[in-house]
Amino acid sequence: MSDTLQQIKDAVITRQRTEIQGLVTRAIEEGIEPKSIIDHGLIAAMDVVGQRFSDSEIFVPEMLVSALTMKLGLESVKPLLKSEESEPKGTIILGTVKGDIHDIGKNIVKMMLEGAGFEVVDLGVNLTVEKLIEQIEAIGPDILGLSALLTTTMPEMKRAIQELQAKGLKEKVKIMVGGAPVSNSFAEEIGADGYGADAGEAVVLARQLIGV
Ligand code: B12
Repeated sequence: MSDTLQQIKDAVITRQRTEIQGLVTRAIEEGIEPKSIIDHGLIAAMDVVGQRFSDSEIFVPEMLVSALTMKLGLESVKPLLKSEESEPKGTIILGTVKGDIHDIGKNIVKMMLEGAGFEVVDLGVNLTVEKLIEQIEAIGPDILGLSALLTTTMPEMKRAIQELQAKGLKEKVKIMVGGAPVSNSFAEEIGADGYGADAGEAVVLARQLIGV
């Protein structure tokens, strides 16, 4: 791994909020691909942070500052991911399910989908099924993308799909799910149309689901 990527990873792990954007800019100037900065620098750091949290080496406040550092880093990569296309490929509603406030992964998925030419409506975190249904009825998206990072909030995905079914909306929108604890088999079990393990897969899946 390049020195700069390693420094980006270390900066997120050690919560260097004032350093991160300079490091990301340097990586860009060195010609490192944005996807590599995200995957091997920023995301790789969060895996270490999660492990340290599991091992009780750090606690929620530290995890939060690492998350803020990561978000600052993402802001610096974002302009490079913008799509040149003028006609959107389709509309996607994205949100993190009720009870869950993790949004870093969802935000990366959003950036990559926008970069691939989709119009994305981000409904944020802690998304209730009621608000979701209201927005699906109002916007009529091609795809709904749901994110969950907690094993305790994954059942909210199932609940959302059941409610969409009950309201007759399930056949009108393709549903994709993701987030660290989510799997292909879980997606199948709850009746989602697809699962993406990362933001790259989210883009491939979105294209497949609506055939663009
Ligand atoms: C940062 C973080 C936080 C931050 C979140 C800040 C934020 N704004 O997001 C804060 C400090 C707030 C936090 C809080 C908590 N957290 Co936390 N957190 C994490 C941590 C370290 C990183 C998550 C992350 O951002 N990963 C990086 C992103 C890029 O990865 P990702 O989210 O998986 O997303 C990728 C893919 O999954 C996929 N994807 C994601 N969404 C979607 C959606 C679609 C449609 C598709 C196709 C793909 C897709 O693409 C993304 C990009 O490649 C994880 C550990 C880990 N390694 O996951 C713990 C972790 C998720 N947290 C955990 C816990 C326990 C908590 C708390 C309960 C702690 C507490 N006691 O309060 C609270 C819960 C708060 C709540 N109600 O939601 C546990 C969950 C355990 C479990 N079994 O459920 C973890 C696993 C830590 C651990 N090892 O124990 N957390």
